[in-house]
Amino acid sequence: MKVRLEARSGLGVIVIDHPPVNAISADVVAQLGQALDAWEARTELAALVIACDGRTFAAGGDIAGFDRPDFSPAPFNGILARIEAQARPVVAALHGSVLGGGFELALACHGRVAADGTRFGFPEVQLGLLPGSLGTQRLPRLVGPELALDLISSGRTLGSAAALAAGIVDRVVPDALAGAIALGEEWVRTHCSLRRLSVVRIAPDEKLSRRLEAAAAEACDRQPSNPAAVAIVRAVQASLLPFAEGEAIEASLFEALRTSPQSQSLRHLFFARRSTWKIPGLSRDIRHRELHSIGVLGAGTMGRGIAMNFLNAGLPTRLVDASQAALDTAVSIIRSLYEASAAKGRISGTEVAARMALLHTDLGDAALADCDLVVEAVYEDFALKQRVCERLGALCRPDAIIATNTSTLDVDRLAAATGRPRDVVGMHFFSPAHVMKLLEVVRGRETAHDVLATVMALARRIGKTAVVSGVCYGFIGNRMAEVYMREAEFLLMEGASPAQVDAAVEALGMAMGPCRMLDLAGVDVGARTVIEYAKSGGLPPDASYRALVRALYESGRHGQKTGAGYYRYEGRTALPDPETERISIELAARHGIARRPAIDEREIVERLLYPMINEGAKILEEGIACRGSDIDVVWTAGYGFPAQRGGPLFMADSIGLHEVAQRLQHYAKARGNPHGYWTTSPLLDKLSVEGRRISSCERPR
Ligand code: 3H9
Repeated sequence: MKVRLEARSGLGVIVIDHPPVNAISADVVAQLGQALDAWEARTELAALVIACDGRTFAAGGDIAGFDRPDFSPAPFNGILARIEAQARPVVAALHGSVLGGGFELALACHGRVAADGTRFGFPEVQLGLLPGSLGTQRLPRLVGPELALDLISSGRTLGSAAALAAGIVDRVVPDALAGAIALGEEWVRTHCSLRRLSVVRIAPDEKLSRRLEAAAAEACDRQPSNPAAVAIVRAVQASLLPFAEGEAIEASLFEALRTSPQSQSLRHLFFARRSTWKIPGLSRDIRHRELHSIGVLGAGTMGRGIAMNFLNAGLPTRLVDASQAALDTAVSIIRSLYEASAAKGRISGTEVAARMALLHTDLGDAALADCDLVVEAVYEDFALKQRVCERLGALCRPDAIIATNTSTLDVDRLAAATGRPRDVVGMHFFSPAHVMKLLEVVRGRETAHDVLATVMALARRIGKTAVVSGVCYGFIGNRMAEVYMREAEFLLMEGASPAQVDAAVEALGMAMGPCRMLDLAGVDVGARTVIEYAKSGGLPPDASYRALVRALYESGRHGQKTGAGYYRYEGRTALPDPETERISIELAARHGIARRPAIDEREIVERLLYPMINEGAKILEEGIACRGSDIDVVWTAGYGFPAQRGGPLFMADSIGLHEVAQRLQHYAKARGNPHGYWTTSPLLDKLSVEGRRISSCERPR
């Protein structure tokens, strides 16, 4: 049973018990109906309390249930109407996270009592939805349309004290259930008149109407690709109408959003982000290694960004470098970043001091011998990293973990260099490492289970979105980025301009096209990675391969930092540069690439994205990623892929795998198929023939 009715001191208590978060599923709704039937028959019970077992009150509707074609909020809305219409007092006893449908359940009650520390909110907007069980109608009637609009549009949460001040709850107490029972008893004793939000009328107010209309216009302007933004304003506007009319408007807006591609994508990512922590073959009960102090070797941009993650999480951190000047610069930059955060009110001055007190610097690496985990963050050069790993293997305590921060190099070979590969893992941070959410945790062939589990727990502690990857060139993200960049460069050599290539994918919602992205990250960084890859024998033996990035690098065009790369720069503004075109023409002539007068947007999008999807399929097939959705998390969290498209593999499913495979075959014919660039992966073919989805595909075991 997920819902039960209990009798306590002459009152009824309906308890929802649906772990882990008491999500309101179809079963819960049906059983709430049965519990209400039972309560209505028990006329001797003077009042009703609605509470939840476990760590939280209902944290929302069951998100997985929204995918059912026949989903409708109507049954739950009917339950809410029945609760509100009760003649005897109904009080919600709230704790934990009162979110979405859980908040709507609380609003249908006549009174609300919250435990200290309870949080309230409508996070539906993050799922591309609006509250679909009358939250857009009851909350404005309780706190006014403007605060309601702010809360629903932003998805932000309020703590219990703020909820009390806003009139959302009647009381905040240490024990919500006891407090709700006490309030129910009091209302029975005093024959208190019961407040039913659906009958409240919001007084007509012209100024308010104008402000709401302006909010709708702003939502259209600012978030054109997010239909939830404007729908939320429309629904809140409808709260000024009689309740039944508002209810109908909310229902139709909710249904349109629920079935929208944006919401389906965001719901996919909701579960995808939570799946990355589940690692096949790794027991949940595995004992973690203890981490009390962290070492970071290398005080450059990556090293100091990485160190900040640990300082932010309260972990004592030793930053080690062979150069005193590098250490001094790192400390001063870290301090100024914290002070800037304090100036913006994000952290307190005390917090700045506390974090800086955790930071220790050392010139010699001997200081790393005491650390529980050491991240090497030296320059991305295999020979150098190999030497560093050898040294760390000898230096670090036998139970210490050695992590290598590499974006492309062979973690297995680096692990072998330590002489203790079981203790080694890759931690691929993204730059700037203290800002970017994504962390690829690279599991070597011999990485011990407890090492992987400990590093994943550390990733959670430092607030990262962590995804486990196997060992291959570039891991999940950069391996896919490689084919994306390959096609971007071929398109430029064939006659497209950087602006045209960037605009085509930016129109899909990519934060930045490939040319602007590489200009920002550094053409030199990109080119050196390609050169390093060539040295390892990994590159196709084809001089035209990524010829442009190498040529730009050789001509000193290193991107934004040198004022020119694919574009030329005035400040941060990217402007077309005839020099890039000249280099592209010259390379095309040298490598026998035919220039074309016009390349259309469809071709640009398909040539950039479809090889990437195909590479994703290969990554999955080879067991580099545990599941398709992990790949979507990597690209949305680390590469600016638009969340409202769910990631490259979810997008492939939306397009249809058959269509993707056919277009890859088309380009194989149209462009020739050197080095199997366009050969479809067997997994993509198989899923396409079987009509299955790749974004929900698990790694074949
Ligand atoms: C809604 O309510 C629409 C209504 O207006 C209309 C209704 C008709 N559904 O995050 P965690 C699972 S929209 C299904 O790791 P935490 C989650 O997948 C909803 N499952 O824990 C995970 O499963 P697993 C509005 C859910 O302690 C497990 O619970 N509400 C739901 O870090 C633990 O989750 C929201 O958007 C759900 N609603 O954080 C709230 N919620 O263990 C979404 C969680 O198998 N939830 N799960 O991986 C949250 O923000 C966090 O889960 C919460 C706890 C803060 C509650």
